[in-house]
Amino acid sequence: MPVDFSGKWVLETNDKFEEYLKVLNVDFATRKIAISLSQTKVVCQDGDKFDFKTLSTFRNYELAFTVDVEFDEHTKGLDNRHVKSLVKWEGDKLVCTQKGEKANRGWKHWIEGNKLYLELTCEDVVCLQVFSRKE
Ligand code: VLZ
Repeated sequence: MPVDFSGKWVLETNDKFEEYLKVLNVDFATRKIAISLSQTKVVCQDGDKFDFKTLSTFRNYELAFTVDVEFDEHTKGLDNRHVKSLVKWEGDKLVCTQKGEKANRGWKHWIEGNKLYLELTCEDVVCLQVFSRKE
């Protein structure tokens, strides 16, 4: 059975999220709000087609993409940059590289047991988010 990320996932732990936002030059006040938020990921997967919605009471962020198809991403409401993004499968991990102004930028998603993991990387900072299944 291939992996299926679909579902609603709620954030449980969020290690180094503030450092990640800081390296993206997100301002102090926004960072303080952002780290206090509960985040919910709503994922719809149809084969290699994905829709990721990150929902919070402050801001939402939506990303739709197809694996192996490069696309323009505007990180609106996050650091507001434009990057060229490409998501690939590495085994059962979804691996995104975000080419742009910031070096070594990207993320990885994977599932282990009933948890969804997200590793967010920029330069030398790695944030690890762990979500548990809501529905
Ligand atoms: O996630 O790129 O799941 O795009 C934080 C929203 C969203 C809260 C972080 C407000 C999304 C923050 C990171 C205000 C500064 C991301 C991808 C993988 C989907």
